Amino acid sequence: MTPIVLLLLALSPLALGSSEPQREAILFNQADQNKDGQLTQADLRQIFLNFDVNKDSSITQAEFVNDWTQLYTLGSPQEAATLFGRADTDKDGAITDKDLPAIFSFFDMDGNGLVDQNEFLTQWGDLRLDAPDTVVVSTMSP
Ligand SMILES: [Ca+2]
Ligand SMILES: [Ca+2]
Ligand SMILES: [Ca+2]
Repeated sequence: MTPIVLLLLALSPLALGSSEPQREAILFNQADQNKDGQLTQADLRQIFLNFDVNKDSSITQAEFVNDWTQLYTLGSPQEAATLFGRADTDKDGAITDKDLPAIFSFFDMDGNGLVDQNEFLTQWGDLRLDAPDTVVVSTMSP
């Protein structure tokens, strides 16, 4: 995917209904190990552990931003930083098991103890809407 396409997607929240959720859907499906369309808290934990480069069960901002932009090419560094800030609920500078309950309850909109794909994509898109679009534009310029 070209940077221009990524830029357009980043600037088009309404595109959430079409092609943009695919990467998030891939994340969801990877984490949904028994393929029942629902994520348990352990499954959601696995999504974040995918970002844990040195496998110490603690995801630093550097690890998260690097994987977000390089490995999964999910978006801009600013977007990653924004999402990291939201996910690091206790603000200790890393995403760890201590943050998981709050992250899980954020995604589990109806509070039934499972996150279905609709909840995941809705809340993930919601997080992304908070990312600063104007900063995205400036980083795309030389
Ligand atoms: Ca780590
Ligand atoms: Ca934390
Ligand atoms: Ca739910």
